Amino acid sequence: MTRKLFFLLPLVALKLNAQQRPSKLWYDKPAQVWEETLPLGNGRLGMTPDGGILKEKIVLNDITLWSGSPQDANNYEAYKSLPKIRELILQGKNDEAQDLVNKDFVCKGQGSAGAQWGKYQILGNLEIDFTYGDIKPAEIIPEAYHRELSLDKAIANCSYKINGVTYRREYFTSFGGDVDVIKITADKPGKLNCKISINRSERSDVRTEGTELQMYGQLDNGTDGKGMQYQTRVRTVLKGGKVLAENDALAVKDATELIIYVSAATDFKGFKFKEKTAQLLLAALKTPYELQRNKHIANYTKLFKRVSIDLGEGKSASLPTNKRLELFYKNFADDKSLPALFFQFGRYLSISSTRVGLLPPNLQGLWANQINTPWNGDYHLDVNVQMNHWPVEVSNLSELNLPLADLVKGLVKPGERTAKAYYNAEGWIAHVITNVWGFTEPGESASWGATNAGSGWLCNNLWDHYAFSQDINYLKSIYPVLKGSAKFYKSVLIKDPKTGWSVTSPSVSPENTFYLPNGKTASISMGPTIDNQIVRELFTNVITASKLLNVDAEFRNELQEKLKSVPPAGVISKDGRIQEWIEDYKETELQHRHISHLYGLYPASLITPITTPELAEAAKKTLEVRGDDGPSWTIAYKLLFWARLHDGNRAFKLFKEILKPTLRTDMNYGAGGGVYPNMLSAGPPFQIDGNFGATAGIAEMLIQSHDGFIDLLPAIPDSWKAYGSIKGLRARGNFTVDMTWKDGRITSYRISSTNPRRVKVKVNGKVSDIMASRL
Ligand code: FUC
Repeated sequence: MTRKLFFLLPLVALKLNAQQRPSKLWYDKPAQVWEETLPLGNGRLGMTPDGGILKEKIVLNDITLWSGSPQDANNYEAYKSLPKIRELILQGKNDEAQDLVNKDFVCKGQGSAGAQWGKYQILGNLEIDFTYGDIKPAEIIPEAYHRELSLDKAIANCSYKINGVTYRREYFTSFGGDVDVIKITADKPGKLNCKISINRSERSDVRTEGTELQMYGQLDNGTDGKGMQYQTRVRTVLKGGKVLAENDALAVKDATELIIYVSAATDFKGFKFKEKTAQLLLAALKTPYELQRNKHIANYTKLFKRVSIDLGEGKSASLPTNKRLELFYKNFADDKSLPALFFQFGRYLSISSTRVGLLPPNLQGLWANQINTPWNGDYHLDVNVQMNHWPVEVSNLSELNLPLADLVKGLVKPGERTAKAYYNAEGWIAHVITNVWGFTEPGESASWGATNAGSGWLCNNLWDHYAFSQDINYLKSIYPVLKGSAKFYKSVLIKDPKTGWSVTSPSVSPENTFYLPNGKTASISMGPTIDNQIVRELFTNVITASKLLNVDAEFRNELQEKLKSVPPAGVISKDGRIQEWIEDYKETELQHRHISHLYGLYPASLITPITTPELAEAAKKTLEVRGDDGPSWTIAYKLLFWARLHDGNRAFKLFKEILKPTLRTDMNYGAGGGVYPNMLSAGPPFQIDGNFGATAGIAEMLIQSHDGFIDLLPAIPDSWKAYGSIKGLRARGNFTVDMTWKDGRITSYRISSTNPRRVKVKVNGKVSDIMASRL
């Protein structure tokens, strides 16, 4: 039986409000720097057009384009040093232990600094050089320039007028046809003249075949130089005028309309890339433009339209996005719809930067404009790739968690080798970084590379997909991964004689360093808090899964037994904070960007104001000392923590910090995160986790579901209280939630499910048990 719920306002009104406003980014000038360009992507191909008037430069990407190759960098002798390392740690000689880790317990070779490790790289640049009749470039004065990205359609465009002719461009990375599409028109016949070329600063061979422009290349694999191959094909369709192949470029003369198709692929996983580019291009050429465009929009909106959000309007809302960002930072009250736009932009970026069956978003999603992408554009396992996936469940894009699950499944085999080599342990481990080549070894330096938390933290993401979807077949498919990870931790835990607790050793609290009592510093320790929390959470999840799947009773009992000696979710230090390490060491950098010891607060739910109020208080103190600044991902993480601590205003303050306008692109490990004019997150440099973390953070302010009930508006900031509505958020247990509020109080809501059943929900401070309606 289903029962519909409570409505002071009909839901129809909710729908209209949220859909009235188009979600878009727009500008009145071409992009001057890449950080102003508009990101387009279909989960495989990416484009960032700059909308230039004389020269359009479009950075092209393919999410599979990586240098490097698989390698075995395990030191198979490493486990022999393990007893000594552990002994030194137990004696409090962590610095000496660290020396030994650096000597024997890191990966072989150069690790992430080596060519074999590889990098996610730019595919190339498509350049279109325009001429406008006899007018000299210096004399061109464009009128009415407009450039925009529609999040409702996943289409960018620009338009301007020169000498009475209006030129328009429309760009999309087709979700239907899997090619890049650029349509350029002049509103007077024959006024379109341009040269189309393609380039890449290395490993590229450009030529024309008839009127097809091609670029081919092979990247370095770090061994014999014959790494991944790629190919890009460019063809045009014209109305009026003609196209000629000239000097490895295409010259378009006196056309009225020009459609450029870019087809690209790599031989990642043995794809027949040349055939693929040819087929996709041919299919695109045969498809009428409107059909291609409609299919694109239909496929995209299937995901995007699942959520609509309205947090109010404000007087800045009609301004260009860069101006809005500048004003928002000064006076957020003038632009209430910017947070909603940023939230939808985050969802847009998820949909654009990954797709089922392919790769998860890397450090830059799929947008990279360099060969030497910062931090190799890879996958960091000590927060970054996990954060990239935090918004997807709650914001109703659940299937976009699956590419990560696939990547993690691929780490099990190599991770088993690493577990044996270093710990002589069962199960599998991945340390702190990985790539598309399945790297699981420790990194090349003890100070950050020996973190044990990577694989366990990934398991949290995998579990979350089950927690939200309740898809038992999916649970079956990931159970061996979770079990293998639990096996690893179970077999490496050692007893700390002081506390009697079972802890990891050696490990690192991600990237942080502490003072030893003798004044020396070290990063290597046993039982850093994050490991303890991860082990506690993972064992609990594996126990639950084994019951649900009715398997492994014996292993389940062993885990249950082991759990008794796993340290608690947190230990409070002398000064009232959560201890980051098993000893009350002082960190060398009080405001270090990583806050790994609050993993138990988010993404795990071991620390909550309801179940562990004292630890929650200690978490607040921890955050006060860490401060609010840092690279953008750090600020986003702090936003999430404060949302979990039910402090909406503090969470909102951090949201404002995320939106601090910047154009900095230097590599930052300290304060100074913010946002670029194109709303991509600035670590700096561009790092997409800030976008995704903040998107998850906005959701976490509006809904939470980790404490055994669905909590509506658990951390709503004052500035969103007056009025708001959101439709389509997801809660754990396979529930979909719509709600509207006024003056901070829920005025109507609906909880539905494909499997309607009773559920606890907290509305306006009161928990009740209700029947969900059918979705
Ligand atoms: C980790 C972080 C850095 C940066 C890098 C990509 O090393 O500590 O701040 O986000 O990943």
